[in-house]
Formats: sequence, structure tokens, C-alpha cells
Amino acid sequence: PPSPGPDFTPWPDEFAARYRAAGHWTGETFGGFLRDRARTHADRTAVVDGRQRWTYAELDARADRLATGLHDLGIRRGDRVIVQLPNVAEFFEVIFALFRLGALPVFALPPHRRTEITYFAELTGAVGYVVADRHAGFDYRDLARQVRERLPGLQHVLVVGDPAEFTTLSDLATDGPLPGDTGPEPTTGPPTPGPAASDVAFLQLSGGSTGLPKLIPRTHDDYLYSVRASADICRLDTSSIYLCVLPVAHNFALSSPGVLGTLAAGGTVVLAPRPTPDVTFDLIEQEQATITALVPPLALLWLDAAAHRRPDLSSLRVLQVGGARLADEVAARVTPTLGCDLQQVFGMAEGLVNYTRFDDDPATVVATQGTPISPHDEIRIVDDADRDLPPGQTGHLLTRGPYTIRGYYRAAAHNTVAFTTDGFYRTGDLVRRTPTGHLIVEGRAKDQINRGGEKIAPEEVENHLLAHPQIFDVAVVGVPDAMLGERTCAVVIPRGEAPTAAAIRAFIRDRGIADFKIPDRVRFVDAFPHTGVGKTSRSELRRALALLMATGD
Ligand code: J2J
Repeated sequence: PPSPGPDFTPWPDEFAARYRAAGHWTGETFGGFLRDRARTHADRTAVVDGRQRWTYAELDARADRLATGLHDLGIRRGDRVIVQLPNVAEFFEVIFALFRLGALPVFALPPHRRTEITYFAELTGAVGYVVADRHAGFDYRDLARQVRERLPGLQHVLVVGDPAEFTTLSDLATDGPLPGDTGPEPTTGPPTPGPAASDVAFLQLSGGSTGLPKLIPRTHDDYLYSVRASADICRLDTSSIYLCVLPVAHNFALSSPGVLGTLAAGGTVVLAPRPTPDVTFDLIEQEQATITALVPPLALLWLDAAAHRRPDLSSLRVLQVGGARLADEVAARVTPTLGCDLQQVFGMAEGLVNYTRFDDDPATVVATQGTPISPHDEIRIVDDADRDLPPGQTGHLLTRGPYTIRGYYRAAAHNTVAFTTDGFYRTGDLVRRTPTGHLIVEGRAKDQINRGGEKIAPEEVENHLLAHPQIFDVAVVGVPDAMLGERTCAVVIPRGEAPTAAAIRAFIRDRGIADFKIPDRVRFVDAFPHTGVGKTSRSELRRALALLMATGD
């Protein structure tokens, strides 16, 4: 059962006061944010996808009409709605409609399947689920049926496109008085109060390191601060055209500065349906994209494709890379090959984001993961006993600040280990700081596999595998991989006759989990090596096995 706990751990009053006094928390809500930009940039293009091109005024009006329709359905302030959409313009219509009502989007990613969606819905008590009809060869209405079978309480399934037995989004949009958040412009609607800027605006997904993924409550105040400050750091303005290659709901693409930072600056968001060079190079040329963001394996793919095909990428000024460690040698190839600036981004959905700056010297941009967004970001680098390390040494990164959460959603027990008693978030990353204050990510202490930017909690995958009758025990570990940084390997002790690797993969896929969590490799062993005892023995075991597997073949 989901661990109980508060929905939201507020910042202590003195911190909130400090962040307000510094002008970081401005009281702006997402509903007001869009209304304000629609007033300033009415006829500029806000969002472009393969089928549609909306101005700021159109997006604003669409969000209003959908908010009214969702309100008519019964969706209210504080309600949770799972949003699982690919890179389509309707993503913005949906989230801003929910923001205006004060309802909370719960961001799922397109690869998530039955088990994950059911879990998000149960944990949050979601009343709605928004999907596309089909995407990348998968029918999300089938997924919705599977989830609904288990959770009849999930009342509203809303579909972008052909709804089958569900409700299509376009039928919902209704003209009429607007309920909820009015933004700066008073409307004629009933005086239902909109959300406050200090309220939770949405639930973001954490990569997770223990059993099940954690949800991250982000407020209007804290998130919009990180979005505006990121847009400034990246020098976005009305001429900026951001090509969204990563899944739009991922924190990097959403906020660093991503699609929301682009809207904050009055620029244009172009949504790429697929991340591969064949699609994205043409889009850059057609739409004259100026900035985009990739994870390291995609950056590698782009570099190789660009060297062969010599596409016209002359409009592109900045390539951001983050989500996993970018090898220095690859970083050094970006500017010579693609003709644009590289910006490294080291961030996390829990908060803290670091950027290399455009005026950093080239060696710093190639070899570091940047400095924090905010002068109010507090950074500690500590040893295993939480003691501060001397400058330059590698240790655990702890952080606290104006856009870093103080607790996960409904996870009281986990919060006691994920945060220090004085509210620092334990990132699980091992970093060191250069004399110039730049952070370098040297490794990881958390039980997480970073598969080219996609985060996998070994324990979650192991729990699925342990349900297999022919698996006696299993440890899931990361093994080095030239393309992805690391891949997953399930080290299995069979019970009786060993199942085939293919059977194991089919088994876990049938349990309804995201494809990227399915082990890349399966290895069979008779026994696990002996490690110490105690409650960390499981992570020690994974570490020992990872070493063995890395040197194995
Ligand atoms: C090494 N490890 C990195 C980097 C993230 C911007 C950019 C990325 C994320 C993200 C994000 C890394 N080098 N450049 O939310 O807003 C690893 C660290 C970190 C974890 C967070 C954003 N950039 N990482 O990746 O929540 O281990 O956010 O703690 O998915 O990714 O993962 P996630």
C-alpha cells in the first residue's frame, strides 16, 4: 500500500519569506502566467506540432474553454488528473486548463504502462486520465481500459483524438463563464477562488531508487521561479524557437528552460514527434529552431548523423545536454560538428538545476555540469556521516533552495531518509566542486540505474522478476555501455531449471511496465557473492555484482 504522509511538505516560514523578499517567489500562478503572456504576445506563435500552430491568444482561449468543460465534468480544485501525452500541442491545452481549475496534473511518461499508471492513480486518488488515442504504434485506449478495470474510481478517461468509448477532448471544450483561477484579467465567472501561488500545481515524477517511483509536489511559486530564472540564464526571448525533442512532460524539457521557459519569454515551442535525426534535423531547418535539449545518447546519435549528412542547422544556437553524464570527449565534439554552443545541464525533478553559462570558458563547458540557477541554492558536499568535505573533494551532494522540494508526496517514511532533518535533499549524486564553483558529477551513491537519462530503480524491477516461479533470487544492476552510459542486467539465481532470457523479458513485459525497465541482459548464476550484513547489504550486493558483470565479458 502507498506509504501515508503529507501531500506536501511546506518550506519553513523563514525560508518562504526569504524567497519572497528576494523576488524569487512572485505570487504568479500558471493560470495567470499564460493569461499574462497571451496579453503581451497575443499573435505570436506559442506552440507548433505536426498538425497545429497556435498563437498565444489561441492557446489561452483553448485552455479557458477546456477548463470550463472539465469543470462541467466535475473536476475541481485539488483533484488529481494523470496526464500521459506524447509531444502534441494539446499537452499545453490540458495542463493550463487543469492549472486554471487548480486541479493537479500528474505527469506520466509515454512509455509507462498498466502497473505504473495504476500505481500513480491509486497513490494520488486520481479522478481522471488523459491520453492520446495512439502513439508510436501503441493504443493508449487499451491501456486506459486495463487501468479502469482495476480502478473503477478513475472516472474520466479523456482522449486526444479518436476516443472509442471514452470522451474526446475536443468535445469537452465549452464556451462559458470560467470557473477557478481568473489570472490577472477578471472574468465574468462565479467567484470560485483559483489556486494560490503557494499551492501545489502538479505532481512530477522522480527517477526513484526504492521500490516504487515517488511523486514530487511542485508549487506555482517554486516552479515558475525556476522556469523564469532558467529562461534568463539561457537568454530566451521572443525570437527563441525551442525544439522539444525529449518527452514534453520530463522535467528537463518542461522547465530547464524547456517549453515553459520558452513560453515565459514569449518564444515558440516546436514539438518533435520523434527524437531521431531524420525527423529533428528537418524540423530545425523548417522551423528555424534556435535551441534544443538532448540526453547524451541522443547527442551521440545527432553527432554521428550530422557528420555524415551535413544538415543545415545554422539556426541552432544552443544544444543543451543533460539527464546523465556527458563524456568530455563527446562534449568536445558538439561545437565543431554542429556549429552551436553546448550547454551542460545537471538537474533533477526534485528541484536543483545547474547550467554551464554562455560566458564560461570552453574548457569549463566541456568538463563540468555547471553552477546552480539561484544564489539561494544551498549546496553541501559531505562524507558518509554528513560532514562537510574540504573544497575539491568528491562527496554526496545535498541541496536546499527556493525550488527544491522539502518532501515527496505521501511518502512519510521515505522522506525521513531522503531529506536531512534541516531540510536538505539527499540527491544521491557524488559530485565535486571546482575552484570556480562548477559542479562535476563523479558518480552516484543511490540505488538507481541511469540508462541514457532514463532512471530505473533496481528494486522495482527485481520485485517484478521475483514474481516469476522459476526465479529464486535476482539483482538488477547497471553495466557500462558505450551508447547509453549504462544498460541493465538482471543477475538471476534460477529455481530449478532456468527460464530463457526471452521468457523472462516477456514475463516482465506482461506485468505492464515501461519498456525501458525491461532488463537489457539476463545472466544466470548459482549464488550471489557474500557481502556484509545489515540493511544496506542489498545495495552492496548490487554494487559487487555490477563490478563482476562489468568485467565479466
Ligand atoms: C550527470 N548526471 C545527471 C548530468 C541529471 C534538467 C536536466 C536533467 C534533469 C533530470 C532534470 C545529469 N550529469 N548532466 O530534471 O530539470 C542525473 C543525476 C540526477 C538525476 C535526476 C532537469 N543530469 N543527472 O535528469 O529527475 O543523478 O532529472 O540526480 O530525471 O539525473 O534525474 P531526473
